[in-house]
Amino acid sequence: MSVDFDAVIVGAGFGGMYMLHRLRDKGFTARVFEAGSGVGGTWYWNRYPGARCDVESVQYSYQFSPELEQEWEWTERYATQPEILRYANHVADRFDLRRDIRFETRIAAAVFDETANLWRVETDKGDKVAARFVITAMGCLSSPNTPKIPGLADFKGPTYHTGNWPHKDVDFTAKTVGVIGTGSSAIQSIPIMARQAKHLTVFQRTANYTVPAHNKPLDPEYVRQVKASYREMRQRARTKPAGIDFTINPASAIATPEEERRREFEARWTYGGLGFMASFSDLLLSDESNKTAADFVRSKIRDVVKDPTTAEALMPKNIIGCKRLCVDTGYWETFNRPNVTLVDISDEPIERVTASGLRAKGKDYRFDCLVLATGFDAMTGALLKVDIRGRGGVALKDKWSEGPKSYLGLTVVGFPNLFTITGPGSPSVLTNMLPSIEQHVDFIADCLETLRSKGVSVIEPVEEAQEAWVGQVGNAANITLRSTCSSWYVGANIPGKPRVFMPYIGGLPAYIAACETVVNNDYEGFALA
Ligand code: N01
Repeated sequence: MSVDFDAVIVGAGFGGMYMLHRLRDKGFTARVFEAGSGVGGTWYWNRYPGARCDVESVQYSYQFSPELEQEWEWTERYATQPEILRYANHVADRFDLRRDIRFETRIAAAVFDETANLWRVETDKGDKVAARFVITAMGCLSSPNTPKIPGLADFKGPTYHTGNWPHKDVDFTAKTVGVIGTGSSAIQSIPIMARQAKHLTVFQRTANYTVPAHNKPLDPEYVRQVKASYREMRQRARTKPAGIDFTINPASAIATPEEERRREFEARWTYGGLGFMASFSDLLLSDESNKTAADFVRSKIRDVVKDPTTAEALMPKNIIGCKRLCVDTGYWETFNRPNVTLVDISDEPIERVTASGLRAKGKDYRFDCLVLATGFDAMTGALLKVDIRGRGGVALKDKWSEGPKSYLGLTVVGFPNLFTITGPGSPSVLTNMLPSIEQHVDFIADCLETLRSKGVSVIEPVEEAQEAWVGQVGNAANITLRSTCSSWYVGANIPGKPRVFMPYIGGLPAYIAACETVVNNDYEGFALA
């Protein structure tokens, strides 16, 4: 069988689009397969009310093209999902990407043929293609988690999942609505749904921390300044652990006098956004320091929420920043509305969904519509839905049965010529995804170019290098409080999923340095054949 493409790319979100562009630039042939009918990945699927990015728009954007940076106009501090989707479509048109993307087509299987050194890829539409490389760009939060609550299929009204929202406006006016979940998606959508609905009932299993976004229209003068100094801002961002240009206060929270500490928290709170966790450098390293930040947020909830029982139930008990911090607009205030009820289900799971609502803690709740804001099978979910088989026909699913193991979060022993953009073992979800995606794409494109120039047809990590990297990922995780709670970072939200802290938490600069060392040492840790 002949080779159809140098590379098959799975997914046309920000990763897949830029990968296609870079490969084309270098003279490689590539075909992207995308399940949706358009580009945008996460921003194509997550259309729930209030969806927006919690990284500021001028930073959550591509940096590979200075022309693109200059011509695109972000309108708000935090871009809405529709605006980000328009941006993705603009990129697809500007770089003429669509002609190499096959939409509404899922990859069903990818099997490595050891005799021909080719990947044989099959789609759900019956396509069969052969490619030298397979590059997954499927996103880290793209496999929606529908919990196995008994009776879910019995519900007579419409059920919506925030991660797979309909492509038409869903209007909750005059409707009663039940929402399960209080993660980022819920925290963004609840205030908006509450303004429409006749009544909204929120079922909360774990109270969550959120900080105000203080979103606003972008001041044209600020945009002008950003555009005049984009390179410097991007460079500064590369030196920050999360790849986001905000200032980290080097002081320890617990070692800072109380009044000064409160001033710092207050200033960050007033500014808004994820930079709150950079108020002090040890918030995720010391329980005592963490508690100061957690207490500060709890005091804010107490100030805002009028009903003391509801306020108490909304106060998170765990470590702040352990689960992903949320960023909101008017979340706590929403619980002062007469048409919103909070049901604390932390001590007893939902009994069952019924035809007209659900039953929890011995009580029946009735509503017209059900919203599942129940998150994703993160980081490995989408990858493992595809039947990926490497050497000896071994399935990735089996290889990762005790948790994902990779070299640099990009490659896997036994799976030659397979690259996983923002895969488990890379910083990905702990960073601004756009620069992390670009760094991975550049690594892969440069690697393929090097292989071509050396006449090498197969690249694969060696076991010792992978084990050493897995060790580094684990050691980094053990230092922080982030690995200590039941979050999707450790797979705790999916029953039966191995408990492994999946992303690399050593920070983007350390990660980039590790990748550069590998390249500078002639792809150290890889076998080239
Ligand atoms: O999902 P989540 P998400 N019964 O997993 C609850 C990114 N994101 O879609 O905490 C009852 O955080 C679950 O409860 P618990 C961001 O990285 C970014 O909100 O497991 N409840 C939890 O409350 C984020 O972290 C943006 O006890 C059940 C909720 O459902 C990630 O995506 C916006 C349950 C799920 O919360 C995921 O966020 C949105 C059950 N059986 C998302 N099963 C921005 O950029 C689950 N839950 C702003």
